Amino acid sequence: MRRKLVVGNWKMNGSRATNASLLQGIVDGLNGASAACAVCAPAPYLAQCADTLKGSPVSWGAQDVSAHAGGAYTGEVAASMLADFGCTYVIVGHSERRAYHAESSELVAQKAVAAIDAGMTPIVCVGETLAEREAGQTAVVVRNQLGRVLERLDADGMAKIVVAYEPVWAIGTGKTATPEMAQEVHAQLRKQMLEKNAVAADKVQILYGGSMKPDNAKELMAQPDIDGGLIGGAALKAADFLAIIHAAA
Ligand code: 3PY
Repeated sequence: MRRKLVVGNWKMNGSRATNASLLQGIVDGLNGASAACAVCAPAPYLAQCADTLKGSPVSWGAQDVSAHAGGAYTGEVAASMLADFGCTYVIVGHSERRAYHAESSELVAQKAVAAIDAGMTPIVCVGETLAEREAGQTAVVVRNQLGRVLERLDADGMAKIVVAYEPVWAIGTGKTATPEMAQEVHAQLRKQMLEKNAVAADKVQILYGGSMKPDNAKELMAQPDIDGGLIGGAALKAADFLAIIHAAA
């Protein structure tokens, strides 16, 4: 039985003041929720998350990581640096990074491995564009994206990832995949991992992302292969984020 996981992707939002009240609001409203939860904050605020969330059930993570171990890579943050002060999760391959920073699936795979090697959990994002869906290419696109990561991992490594299916057409648009559409892709991703190792595949949490909100979260997370959510805008309001966490039975 996989535990549900709800992760907030704050993207490039926040300030010390707004983060402080958001984090406190989340901690205060958890009330013994059964789902695990985490927030992925912009890099300058990770230390604030580490301090504020210390001793709480809320984990925290980064939104990106370098594929390199260290050295002359101006502006990059190494996995060992994140791990050094207690980071749990790292989002890799979000469609905004693939689109605006030309990140290839190969680079995403290297980043996932760097995170695992440093003892963190990569949240590997996959998803098709609207044009790819309309051309009937969803299955092949997400299979290739996940495949690049899986070919670098053995079964133990695979058990250490979280996968997030985020259809690009549902990100920041208010459009959401129906629970059936999302489940179809999640089941396919699970099957792809099963082909590698059944025991490990059964452990991997597959999150849905793309305009998950309080009013659609329950139905999405009731699907057998939807193990939680990667939440964009709704993660910026404690009440909405908490409603999603509590919807994850
Ligand atoms: C969204 O829901 O907008 C996301 O991109 C979550 O990562």
